[in-house]
Amino acid sequence: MTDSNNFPIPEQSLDRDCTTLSRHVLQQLHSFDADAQDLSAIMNRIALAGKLISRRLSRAELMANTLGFTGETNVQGESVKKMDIFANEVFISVFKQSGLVCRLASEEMEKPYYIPENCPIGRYTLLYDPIDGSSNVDINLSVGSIFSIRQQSGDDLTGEATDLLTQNGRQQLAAGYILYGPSTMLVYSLGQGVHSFILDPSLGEFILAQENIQMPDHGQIYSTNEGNFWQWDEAIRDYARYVHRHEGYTARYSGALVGDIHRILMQGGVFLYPGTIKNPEGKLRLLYETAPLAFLIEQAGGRASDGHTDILDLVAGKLHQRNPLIIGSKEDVQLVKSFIADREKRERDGEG
Ligand code: AHM
Ligand code: MG
Repeated sequence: MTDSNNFPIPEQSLDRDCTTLSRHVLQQLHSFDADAQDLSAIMNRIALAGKLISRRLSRAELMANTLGFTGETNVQGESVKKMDIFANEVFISVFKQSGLVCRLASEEMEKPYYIPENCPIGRYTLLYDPIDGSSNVDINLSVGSIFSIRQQSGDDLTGEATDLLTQNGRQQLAAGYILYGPSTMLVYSLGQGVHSFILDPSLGEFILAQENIQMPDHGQIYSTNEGNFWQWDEAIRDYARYVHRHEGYTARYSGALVGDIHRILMQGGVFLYPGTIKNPEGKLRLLYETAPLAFLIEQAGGRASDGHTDILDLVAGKLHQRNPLIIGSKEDVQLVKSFIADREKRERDGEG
């Protein structure tokens, strides 16, 4: 077969090898207008950050000053690792002088980082967790980066980023993660399905692996830190007891959200990080962890809830807002929610 120029049309395998991330983004947007070009360029920069972080991680144990703690504590009160700082700065540096993003907000920075030279034209905000699951870094296990792109509304003259505190997660323009595993994988959505790409190191390109990923309505896996069992509400303990006593469930938990969510996206099941006695809002943060992942999982046919409200309907009260997370296959999320509703009913009825 030939095309209109009488050129042979490439075999499908070659075409598949050629679907790069930037081409895919433009195809998804069905447009070459300025907004589409901007989003495509932002995705390309995120991909570049992913390549730089991936390269560093793959050689980390061979390089001096790459692993271990910095000795500092971040705004969340957590000890900071050298890779956290490196990855945070990689995202900043790839967006400098891009004209694309005026503001970046991340887990590692108390306040948003402004790139003043971009602000007159950059109409977007990038929210990200540069290295999620960083306890895995020093032992060569999978970690990830999570990202979300939002439209910036107003000029943010006060620097308080108050517009981020009025939007819910449905207003994300794009969201995704990069998983640094045996291969480096980028999974993203522009609100039209979920698509995965594998980094081909020989080309230095993310190449399409799977389009329009749909997750099963139910899966066997439950993924949670059961070390917190006695810190949980009785309703979550009821759920844990249920899966212990019924056949057909199996536990998987890596300590790194991106890997655990990726497994659930591909195979179904549920991931839980509920509130605890010490931290009733849980550990994970809305703007750059739970909302972007909820955006992806809903696009793949799953659900994400804090136990009562869909994660995508939550509005952050502050930049580093945390929320409980129950995310995964719709039937499994519903099962967890049914234990919460049941306990609440019994408490209302005075049954304790
Ligand atoms: P981090 O962003 O500081 O690495 O924290 C988030 C991580 C998630 O990747 C993971 O699901 C969770 O913390 C694990 O926490 P825990 O050790 O309490 O189970
Ligand atoms: Mg994190």
